[in-house]
Amino acid sequence: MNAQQVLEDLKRRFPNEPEYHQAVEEVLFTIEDEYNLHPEFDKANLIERLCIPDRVFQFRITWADDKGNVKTNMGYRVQHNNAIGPYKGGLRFHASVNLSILKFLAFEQTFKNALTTLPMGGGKGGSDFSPRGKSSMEVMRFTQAFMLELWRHIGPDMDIPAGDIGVGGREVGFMFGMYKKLTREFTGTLTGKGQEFGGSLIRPEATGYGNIYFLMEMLKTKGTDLKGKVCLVSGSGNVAQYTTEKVIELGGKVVTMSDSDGYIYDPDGIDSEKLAYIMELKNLYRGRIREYAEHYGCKYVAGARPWSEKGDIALPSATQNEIDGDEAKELVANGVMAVSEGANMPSTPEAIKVFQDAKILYAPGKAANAGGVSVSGLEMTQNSIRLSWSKEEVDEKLKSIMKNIHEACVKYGTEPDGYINYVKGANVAGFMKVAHAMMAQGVV
Ligand code: NDP
Ligand code: 2IT
Repeated sequence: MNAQQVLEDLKRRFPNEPEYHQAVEEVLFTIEDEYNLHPEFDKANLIERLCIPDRVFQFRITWADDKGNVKTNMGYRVQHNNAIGPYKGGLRFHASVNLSILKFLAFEQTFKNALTTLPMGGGKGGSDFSPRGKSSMEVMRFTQAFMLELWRHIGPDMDIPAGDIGVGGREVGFMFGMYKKLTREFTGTLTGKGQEFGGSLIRPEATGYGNIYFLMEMLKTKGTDLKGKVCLVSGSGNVAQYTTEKVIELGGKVVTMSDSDGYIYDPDGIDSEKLAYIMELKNLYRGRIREYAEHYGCKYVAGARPWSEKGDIALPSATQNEIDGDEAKELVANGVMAVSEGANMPSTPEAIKVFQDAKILYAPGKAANAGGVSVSGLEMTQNSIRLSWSKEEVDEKLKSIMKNIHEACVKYGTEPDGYINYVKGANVAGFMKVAHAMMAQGVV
């Protein structure tokens, strides 16, 4: 294959999908050499079959707000690839959601899930519904209306959704309730469920913890760890919260967190007590990060991202394209030694180039944030065998999965000068597994 040609064809066939093009471009150019060592792949046109989702469902959701106004939103499920297991991936509820974003996420998810060593294919879905400012009853009515459409496309051996931006334990609970009512079956079709009804221990923590376990493996290659390191975290949702919790536990100091309105800078560090405040503020009251600055008397910068602050490690945990080339240059100039992505595709291609040219440790989301979907996979296993594992058991498995992913990146990504190109490593390792499975299953 000629990566440039494939990309241009995809852009022509699927115009106006910039995030999808961006994710595909990165993978195509990093796997091109390896792919071309296998003429049988090209004969089977594996590359197009891997870039274009198996199918996409798109539907209108109609629901009534608290005042009785009838609202509409769009709903989607992208079933990208099920060569190594049933479609698996989260649901995102955010005003910005569109097909391009969900196609990029489903594409990334396919390779990420392959890296986890668990049998899961890739998918993603969601809606342009914004939970911001909605009452809990509105969120419930919306999620129920969403599930009235989605339920016929999913199932425990077909497609297993979970959370993502705007979808956490509350939303998964509401969706599970409606799914169960419609199917009259109690199955493990959604992951991230409450612990009383099949949810795995450590699933809420898994993405953040997993990112830090991956970071520790990277730091180990430089003979260091987190003790005394200053960390810049973006976001203040699920991933950011548990990232911060693990950094604190391992002796690092988190000085920033953010939301879509701005960021806080606390030079003393966010300790456990302050983190408990953030968790209550965000998860219970659904407040704004600005309130932290008011409460603790620290700096708040409206309308900005935290990358101009000084730190040793950056942990982007909010959303895609939240670090651009200039911000990456600023981070490097300020001495950042590692960037580990909790979010999906938070660094633009220009930012990735800056990190790699500077030869700092840089882990792409599909490797570093795979802990979330890994524990989702472990939740599926527990549901299937109708048992619940202890916190320690799940945490041990998570650690070992993150270590395995790191090893795969080193195996496929180490360059002649010894620099570990984690982007290449993750893409090639994930791709090869899916590619071999597809070849074995014929032209389907
Ligand atoms: P949450 O909804 O819990 O938190 C998202 C955070 O990011 C919030 O602080 C939110 O601010 C901020 N944010 C969202 N969109 C934007 C935006 N457009 N601009 C600026 N800030 C934004 O989501 P998660 O923590 O679950 O997800 C965060 C990232 O991690 C996403 O990229 C997701 O795909 C990825 N991820 C999540 C996994 C999971 O298990 N949940 C697993 C792997 C990756 P505000 O409150 O203002 O909206
Ligand atoms: O991006 C992701 O990996 C997730 N949002 C988690 C998906 C899952 O199925 O747990």
